[in-house]
Amino acid sequence: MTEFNPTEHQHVRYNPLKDEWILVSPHRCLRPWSGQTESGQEEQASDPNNPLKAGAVRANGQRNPVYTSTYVFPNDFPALLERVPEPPTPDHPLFQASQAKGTCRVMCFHPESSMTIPLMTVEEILAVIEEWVNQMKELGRRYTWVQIFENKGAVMGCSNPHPHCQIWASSFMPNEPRVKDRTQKQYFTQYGKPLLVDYLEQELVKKDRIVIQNAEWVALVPYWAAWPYETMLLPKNGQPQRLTDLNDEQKKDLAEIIKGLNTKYDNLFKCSFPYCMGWHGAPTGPGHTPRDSPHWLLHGLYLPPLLRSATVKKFMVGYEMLAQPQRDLTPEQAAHTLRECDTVHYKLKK
Ligand code: H2U
Repeated sequence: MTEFNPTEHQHVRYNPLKDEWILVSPHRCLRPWSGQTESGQEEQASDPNNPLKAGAVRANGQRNPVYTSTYVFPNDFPALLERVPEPPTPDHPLFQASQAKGTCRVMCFHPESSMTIPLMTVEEILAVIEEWVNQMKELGRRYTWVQIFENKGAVMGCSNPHPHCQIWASSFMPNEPRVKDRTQKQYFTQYGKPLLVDYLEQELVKKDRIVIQNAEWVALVPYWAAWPYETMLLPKNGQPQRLTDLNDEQKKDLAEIIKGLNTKYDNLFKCSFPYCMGWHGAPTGPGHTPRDSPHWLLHGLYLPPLLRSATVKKFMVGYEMLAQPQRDLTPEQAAHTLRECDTVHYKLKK
């Protein structure tokens, strides 16, 4: 029997945050593709009537102010409302329902619809981070979970090319953070250190999954990444549990690393790289106080669907929907490819 080679031999890897396994099948990278391809992402960005643009009229008839930096407004089509009647007490354990209250907001990153994060200045990205912190501070007083997320690109279901993210705040813990809260708590109880602090320590020594780093942050492809070019943003110092724990230095370096990582992403396939990104930190709400969740480490996640080119995406379908996530190229190969990508955006090259 030949010796195990992770870039050649299939294996499963454990994701300790989600308590699930993923199948890595690197020998499958050579598979030919004659399935669906996605069309380019950038055509509709110049719509002068885009409802998210500064000064534009939104679907509900309200006009946005002529904002010059970030702008937050209540989502005109919210999935969560603040006032809702309580469902009846369940009459059987198999039919459980409980109250779900919340609020949804849209946050524009920039007044121009054609702008994207990697082309924004570090100062402009810093303004986005400051607004994320403000939103977390305000909504976190009332809500158990505040999910900041960005769907970028039509392929990710983004309905509008204007640079923006969404903020959904809820009275309940959604599934993903609920599992992460449990797994991090268990790890902390067992080992006396936060799971992600231990993980980052290992990654800084091993180095083969790191894409880019600065004094305060690391962007790496997690050992257990499911999406081909998935990355995680991890803070190096001070163990911040929530976005509201970040100091000025951490915010400034975060703006820099977000710009750097997104530049590499765009350069990878020479396109405005689609993804779903978002933040996970300690739960919030009235029962919580700053620094009360030592098992948590704040982290950002980028979950991009593209696999081979600007037009060929990874589908999470058959085996993934019925068994468990599967990937072809290894996380180390993905990190290596991203590391090699230029740090100057392809659109800014002479
Ligand atoms: P997505 O592109 O991620 O779908 O986000 C756009 C959000 O903007 C979407 O949730 C909201 C949609 O409900 N929106 C408004 O609130 N008002 C509008 O006039 C257009 C879109």
